[in-house]
Amino acid sequence: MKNYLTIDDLPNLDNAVAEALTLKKDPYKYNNIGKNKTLGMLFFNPSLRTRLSTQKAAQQLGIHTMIMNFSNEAWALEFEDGTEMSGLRSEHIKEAAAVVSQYCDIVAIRAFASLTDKESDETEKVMHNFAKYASIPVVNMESATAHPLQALADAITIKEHSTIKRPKIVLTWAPHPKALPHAVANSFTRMVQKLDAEFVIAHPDGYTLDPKITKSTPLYRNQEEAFEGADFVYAKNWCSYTDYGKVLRTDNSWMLTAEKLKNTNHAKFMHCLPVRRNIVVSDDVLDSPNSLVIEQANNRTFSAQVVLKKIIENG
Ligand code: AN0
Ligand code: CP
Repeated sequence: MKNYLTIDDLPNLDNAVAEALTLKKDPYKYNNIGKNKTLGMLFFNPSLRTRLSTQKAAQQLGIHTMIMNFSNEAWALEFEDGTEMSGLRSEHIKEAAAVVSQYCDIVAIRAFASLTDKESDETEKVMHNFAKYASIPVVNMESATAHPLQALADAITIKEHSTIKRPKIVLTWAPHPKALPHAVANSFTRMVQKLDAEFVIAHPDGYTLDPKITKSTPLYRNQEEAFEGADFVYAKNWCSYTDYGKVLRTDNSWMLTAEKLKNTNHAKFMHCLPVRRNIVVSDDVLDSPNSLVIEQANNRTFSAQVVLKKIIENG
């Protein structure tokens, strides 16, 4: 594996999950594999889990890390080709990516969707231009349309907590006051589609995800109907895809509560975090023993560790 830009870059999801679970039992087993290698981590947006878990994963493989908040510490980047750079942008991606490649052996990047320009977001301008102009492998730490390190951590968590061979997994939209990206929902959907699972998505009118992602996955407008017999309920807000970047409703009728989970198969609750309590999900769900959110966060380390290990092994 050269780059890890989407969950589809993994040669085999089941094998990656199995390898992550092996690493989890003995995290320092390969602590020499990254000797004298450097991972550059560039953040255009905030992070708690991604930053610390990826850095921890690197440490456990013996990789050095260099971390930079690109949004306020680096020169503003120009991405247009052939432009006369007379405006606010001081440095072209061509030089920036090539320069980072001089100091690092792998570069990981977080660059969220603008949520103002759908076409531009879908070109994955930042991630794809780094991949184009860097001479080193690129890892996606959440781009405009994908969050594959989260999806792999979620696959690991589902594997650990599945009590039946073919669990029912529900991805449900939940309310949020601000417009949030589609990246987490997209990558979770692409990941679960690869599992041996019954998978459905529930969301209100106006919140259908990109049909190129959902494909033939059943879409429910009735949340409680979707929840019937569920083994895992994954809550996430996303803004409207069709009315791009808009928040169409802020009422709490889609908030996840313990009451709504009554007709599930004692469903485990999942969320990528950060989560707004009693907006997205009620305290009684988040604080219940069925909540896997902290375990998901823990598994971010082993998700990143598998990805970095595979990239290093690729040479
Ligand atoms: C981001 C999102 O929804 O994509 C990051 C989640 C990992 N969430 C927020 O901005 C609150
Ligand atoms: N889940 C996740 O990616 O969290 P951070 O935004 O804190 O990195």
